[in-house]
Order: sequence, then structure tokens, then C-alpha cells
Amino acid sequence: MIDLHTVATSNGYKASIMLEEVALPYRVTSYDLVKGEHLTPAFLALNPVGRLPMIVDRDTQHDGAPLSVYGTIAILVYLAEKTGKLLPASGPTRAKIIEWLGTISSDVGPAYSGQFVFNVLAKEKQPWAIDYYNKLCARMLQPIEKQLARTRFLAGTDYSIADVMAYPVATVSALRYPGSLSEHPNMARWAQEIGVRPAVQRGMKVPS
Ligand SMILES: N[C@@H](CCC(=O)N[C@@H](CS)C(=O)NCC(=O)O)C(=O)O
Repeated sequence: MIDLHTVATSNGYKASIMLEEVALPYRVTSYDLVKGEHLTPAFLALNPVGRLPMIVDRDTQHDGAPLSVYGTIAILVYLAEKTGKLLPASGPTRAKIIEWLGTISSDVGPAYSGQFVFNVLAKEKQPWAIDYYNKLCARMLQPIEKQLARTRFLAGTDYSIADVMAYPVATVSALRYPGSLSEHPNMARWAQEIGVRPAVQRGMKVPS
């Protein structure tokens, strides 16, 4: 059994979609970030970073305890390797998939985090910061749109964990800014194709 510790955000959905795709049984604990539930001593003992999502695989031991894995990249790669699904064991396609995981996590994700902080959380709105992060988000969507103009899925002809990683960007983050995919027709076509997958539909409802 896998415990999924998660939150209803773009990052949280990546983990729950993946668990649904690989069809492993899991149970969900959800956290209220506003209440600081992710900063309790109990959760920090599980994940000292104090962020979500994370999983605990109760069937696998590491350092004398059930294995805990924090962060979207680590969770997606771990589950792909555990099940042999959605990630080739070696080779050039694997390299491109890992590259996309890094791009979404380190480039696209922080752009949208900043956009959220200055557009939504900030009590005093700072036009310079809002403009900076809105433009950065628009720039970070471009490589995804360009790639999907060339290939059916992000890393080529096959659906992979690169697509699991990027799907919530198209259906959650991009709907916050720029507000629709009308200027990103290839992302829209790809998101529509992925969005009918039953595993994706179930994963996007976690936590319920
Ligand atoms: N690099 C991490 C980012 C995780 C992250 O930013 N999680 C957010 C929720 S989407 C969080 O837990 N924020 C709480 C905080 O920073 O206090 C990943 O890819 O999973």
C-alpha cells in the first residue's frame, strides 16, 4: 500500500495521476496549506522539506523504515521504475523525458509559483512583479507549445511521465494565466487527448 500525502494543486495532481496510471493501490492524506498542516512536527518528520506531494511506500523498506519519496520528479520516476510503465529503462527517449521533468519542475513550476504569489497571495499588488511573472509564464509555455506542434506527446510518439508532469500545467496553471489555451492550439489538442484517459480523470479528482 502507498500513502499519498497531497494537496489540490498542479503538483499534487501530477502524483495522483501517476498513481492512477500505474494502478497501484493508495490511500490519500490531504493537507490545508493555509492552516499550515504541512508544517507540523509529524509531517516534517516524514518530509523535512515541508512540501507536498510525497508518498510513503509501505511495501518497500529503506534505512529501516518504509520508503518515503518527496517531489513530483522523484515520485513519477520511482513509480515508473517500480511498475515498468511510462518511462523507458534507458536510451535517448528516456533522456528527453527526464529533460522535460526538469523543465516542468525547475522552469515552468517556479514561474507559476511566482505568478501565484504576486497575483493572488500578495496583499499589496506590485505591477512590476505581476508583469514580470506573467511574462515569464507566457515564455515558459512556449517550449511546450512548440514541441507539441512537432510531436503527438511531449517526448515523442508515446505517452510518458513527461505528459503526466505537464498535463496539470495546461489544465490548472495555464487557466490561471494566460486564462485559456486559445493561443496554444497544440497544447489544447494534446490536453484534450490526455484528458479523456480514465486514470487522468480520476487523478485530477484527488484529493476529493
Ligand atoms: N519541487 C516540488 C515543489 C513542491 C511544491 O512547491 N509544493 C507546494 C504545493 S504545490 C507546497 O507544498 N507548498 C507549501 C509551502 O511551500 O509551504 C515538486 O516538484 O513537487
